[in-house]
Amino acid sequence: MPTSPARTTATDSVLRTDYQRSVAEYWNTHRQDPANLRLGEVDGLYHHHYGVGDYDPLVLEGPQDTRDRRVIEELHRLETAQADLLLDHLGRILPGDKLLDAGSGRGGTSFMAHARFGCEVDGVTISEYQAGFANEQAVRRGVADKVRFHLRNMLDTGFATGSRRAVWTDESTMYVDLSELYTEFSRLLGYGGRYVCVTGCSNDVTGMRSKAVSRIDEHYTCNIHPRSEYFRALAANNLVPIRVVDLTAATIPYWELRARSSVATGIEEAFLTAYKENSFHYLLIAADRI
Ligand code: SAH
Ligand code: GPP
Ligand code: MG
Repeated sequence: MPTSPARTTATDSVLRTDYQRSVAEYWNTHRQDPANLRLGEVDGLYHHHYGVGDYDPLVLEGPQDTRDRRVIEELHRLETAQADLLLDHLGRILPGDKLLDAGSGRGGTSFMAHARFGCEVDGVTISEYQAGFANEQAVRRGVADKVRFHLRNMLDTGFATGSRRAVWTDESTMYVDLSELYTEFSRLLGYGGRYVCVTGCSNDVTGMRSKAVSRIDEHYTCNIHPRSEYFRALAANNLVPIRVVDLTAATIPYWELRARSSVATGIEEAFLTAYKENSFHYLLIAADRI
């Protein structure tokens, strides 16, 4: 009987390790995720990150039949506010600049960046499904010539050296080795270029990873890094922090509202415990390439 040749997919050349294959599998198979789809449907910006800022307590009151919609819209508003805060830290971006969204999910932040700065944005993700979804959104929004998503590894993006005015990671660094990641970003950024990171990280001061942080890792197939690792890897790659914002207190209301919503997934208590016991923080770091 003839044996069929091993099928090589586009994904095979992007994924280097079994771990990366399992991460890609997670994002390729999470397609029916109301916590993200229902929020994205509010205005067509699909996020895979969390929110910041206080919620309006009135969304929980008022007519019962529209409560669910009010809560969804409020969660989405807080997630969009998080992306806006990240973009606020990119510095001066001109329409001729090029940006990189490293670990771009369904593309929400990339579209916001293009709308704000008018420049080209490339997003990379190791999920073929996500790249396809985000590129469809780009067509729908009429920006496919300026905002493009690629099935690529952010550790090895293939973009030209010095080609990026700014690079950001919004909740994607817990999937990679930070030394490898920042070596690549340092290559991509020109002198004076900006890197912005929003991430959850464990607290070195309270010791080894807590049970709540381990639960989050298990839930998302990720490896949350200690806070110290970020600064060590940045410094080792000529990336010098200019601003560090502890967003922990600002993200707790989002998790409290989400825990009371119809789109709670069960991971809410782990985040609330980790933040409140101080074993975990939600950080924004902005750094310059020197
Ligand atoms: N930044 C997006 C998505 C965050 S979810 C947002 O804010 O909405 C985490 C993302 O990291 C997913 O898109 C996943 O595919 C991506 N990712 C994980 N490891 C990656 C890698 N090695 N290279 C590129 N993308 C990666
Ligand atoms: C956001 O994705 C979650 C991650 C990218 C991984 C973990 C992040 C940390 C800060 C630890 P999501 O929006 O798909 O999650 P959910 O479906 O729970 O909303
Ligand atoms: Mg989400």
